[in-house]
Amino acid sequence: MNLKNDLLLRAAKGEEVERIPVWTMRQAGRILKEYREVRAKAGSFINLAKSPEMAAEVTIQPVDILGVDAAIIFSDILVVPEAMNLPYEMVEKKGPVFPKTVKTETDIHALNTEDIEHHLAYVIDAIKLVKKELNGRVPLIGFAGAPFTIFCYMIEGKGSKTFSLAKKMLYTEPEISRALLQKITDVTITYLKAQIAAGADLVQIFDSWAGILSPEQYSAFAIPYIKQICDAIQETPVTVFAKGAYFAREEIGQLGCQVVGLDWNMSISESRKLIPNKTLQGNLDPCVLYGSFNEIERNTKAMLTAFGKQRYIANLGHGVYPDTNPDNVKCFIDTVKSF
Ligand code: 1CP
Repeated sequence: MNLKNDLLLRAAKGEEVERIPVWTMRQAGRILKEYREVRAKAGSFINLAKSPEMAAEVTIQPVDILGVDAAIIFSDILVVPEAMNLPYEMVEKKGPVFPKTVKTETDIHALNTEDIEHHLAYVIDAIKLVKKELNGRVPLIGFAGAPFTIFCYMIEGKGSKTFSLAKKMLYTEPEISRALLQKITDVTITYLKAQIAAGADLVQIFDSWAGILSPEQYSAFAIPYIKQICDAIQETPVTVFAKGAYFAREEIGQLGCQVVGLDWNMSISESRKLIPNKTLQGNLDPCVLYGSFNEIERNTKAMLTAFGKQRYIANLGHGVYPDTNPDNVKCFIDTVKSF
């Protein structure tokens, strides 16, 4: 189907655009009262994510309410471990918890890598519904966690500031770590291809915990697996967002992806130099959106000027924080659209 607004896709492919496209990470599940109403009806995050109708509804809300140039499918990166036989629970005010984690080589052998499309059929069905309901208004972004970030949750079993158990595994059991990272990579490729077959127009790889690794470890345990994913996905543009991995920008810039996401710690001019041939995405500090409309406009315009109009997708440097006023998010989006 032809897209009516294909700015984001054209920017991702490095084609010329008449205005800068904009969306925000985590736009679908955090800030809108309309989201919270559907979430309350679903009873839990997992029920919502597993109901294609409700997941489709909250995916489209930011397009209608905020006027973003793309939708991102409502799901979570943790559906991949679940499909591999490590189910998660979402604990209110705490986040995800895995009752079962990976500790030994035997645990890795026990992980499922078969029938991924079947196990994640609820995401695939939600994507098909969103595509139908969007009717070509804007592109739909599919996503998955990067292998290292998924590895973190599989080993640690919950969120962590340091993920020291996961890092300990890298240092003490590098071969076992590689076996697990490879399994995650294989499943992620199958999963992203299924999202694309169902209609995702672009896919983003979230390496949310990239910044906790040393440059050496990032090169050894993260880059090779992200590279496999980029090389395997030829159907759509791929965005790699490695939060905190300012040290790996040059290496990421050489991957077979089309877009590189930046966080707010990464200098824009330096990033353009380190990644000369790709579209960049980002990188406003989400905390800017706590400020006045004037401050939001001032910071956003400075960012847009620094990036320039071409080969650029405006976004925050990480997900929008849950206590952000949607009017302020709208101010950010409108500032980009009228720039
Ligand atoms: O908001 C959206 O755009 C909807 C889709 C979405 C996405 C893209 C959700 C729903 N999660 C994600 C990605 C995700 N999930 C990431 C990568 C992006 C990032 O860094 O922000 C990560 C690390 C997760 C893991 C996760 N899921 C956490 C973080 C825990 C930690 O280690 O600190 C949490 C709190 C969740 C729960 C979750 N995921 C999504 C929602 C709406 C929620 C809240 C759950 C609820 O409503 O009860």
